[in-house]
Amino acid sequence: VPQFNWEDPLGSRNLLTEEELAISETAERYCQEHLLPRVLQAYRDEHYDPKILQEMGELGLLGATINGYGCAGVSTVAGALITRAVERVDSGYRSSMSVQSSLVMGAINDFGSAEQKDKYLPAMAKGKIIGAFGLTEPNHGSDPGSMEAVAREHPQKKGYYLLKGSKTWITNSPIADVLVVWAKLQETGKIRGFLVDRKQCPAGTLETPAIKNKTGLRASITGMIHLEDCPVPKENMFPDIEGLKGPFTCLNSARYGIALGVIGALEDCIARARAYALERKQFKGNPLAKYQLIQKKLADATTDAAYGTLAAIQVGRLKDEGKATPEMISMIKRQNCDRALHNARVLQEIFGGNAVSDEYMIGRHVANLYVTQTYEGQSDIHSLILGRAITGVQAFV
Ligand code: TGC
Ligand code: FAD
Repeated sequence: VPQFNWEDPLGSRNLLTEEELAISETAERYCQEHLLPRVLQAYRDEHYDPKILQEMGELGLLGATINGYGCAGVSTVAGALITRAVERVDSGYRSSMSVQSSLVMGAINDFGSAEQKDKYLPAMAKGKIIGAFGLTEPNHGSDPGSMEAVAREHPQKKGYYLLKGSKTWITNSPIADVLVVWAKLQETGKIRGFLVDRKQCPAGTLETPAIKNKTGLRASITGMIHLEDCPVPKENMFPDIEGLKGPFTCLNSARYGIALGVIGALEDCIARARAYALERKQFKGNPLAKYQLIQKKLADATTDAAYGTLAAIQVGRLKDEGKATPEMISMIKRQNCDRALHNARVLQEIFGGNAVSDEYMIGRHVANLYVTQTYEGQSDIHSLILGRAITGVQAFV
């Protein structure tokens, strides 16, 4: 007789292959044994240990969906099961990994020359080279098409561009060895992608200051990128991709990973709230779990987590078959981030005053989930992407 499992209410495990289950278990074990014990202090101190990427690299968790270059070459769903495992511990750890895997290794794999792939991908897969992805600017976040960063031909040095401009809110930038920077080519006005290799930048031409005192995502490191006529060899430009399609193609993968990733954070909130509700007694010795209002909060959150998981698996399968549209990814990114944030906030209430102590781990998820709803396209922007697809009329401008 089938038994209801509150940890997987709609039986999503049945949709996974043996290989996907094995990868998920490896990732979950690493995250619970090696990330969970350090997250509380890291979040308090706003400290990110770059060794984490090396540890993930040793387990084959970086760039896992890429074929070759020392990467595992697993399915899209398997890649997202890794993000779910990491985000069960902390969205900041998942962020750092998503940038490395989807936004930087993904960009190099999709758009890089053979030389760029050989130079960066194997070392990035091991976490020995850390990447950052610079699209957002101080004056252009939701509207990156209006970016001001510019690349012009070096007037003296043949075969070089000079990059000038600023990017902000860039995950990993202070510790990155290689930064994918999107800038407009002065001669054409078209957006191009450049691999800015820190080792190649003369002093004073590349600065990557950290943004301190964040109210969320404190276990990952975020910063700016300032380029002051930074000379970048032409062979560091992605050869063929032009326009917003470049960064957005990478974002499709990262947004997909977030859609299942945030379910990990929500599931952690559910498990912790459930355990607390069973333990904590109020009014005549009854556990909180006995009260209907508490049960409804758990039922709502568990339902959203289960629906979100199924939707993400479905879109992942379509992605591997070449049938997924960007709007499908917008739909699951928006829905899962919104529901994860809403439910985490409601579940927080179950802890009463104790929710205010970081040791109960719930406030951290709530603060982090605000960021997931904001980056990679704020939810209202995804509403407009969907609205445009539904009506044929764009409402951005
Ligand atoms: P629009 O006219 O819609 O499109 C311009 C060109 O881009 C193409 N395109 C896409 N291609 C592939 N995938 C997608 N999802 C695409 N979306 C658009 C489109 O086909 C077109 O190509 P072409 O050849 O016709 O030129 O451009 P728009 O300027 O009107 O865009 C509007 C809008 C709102 C959709 C877009 O700007 C947007 O999505 N804004 C949100 C910005 C965003 O997501 N930023 C993310 C920054 S990176 C980040 O947050 C990393 S956090 C990582 C972490 O820490 O985990
Ligand atoms: P704005 O674009 O100023 O938007 C502010 C509000 O206005 C939002 O609610 C938005 O939905 C709304 N809005 C904007 N335009 C419209 C409209 N036309 N109609 C209706 N509402 C609208 N970026 C990177 O490139 N790389 C990274 O690695 C990266 N990491 C990040 C890490 C963190 C911790 C954070 C907080 C951000 C990160 N970002 C990164 C930036 C992130 O992608 C942007 O913050 C996000 O795209 C929103 O841009 P913005 O902050 O400029 O907000």
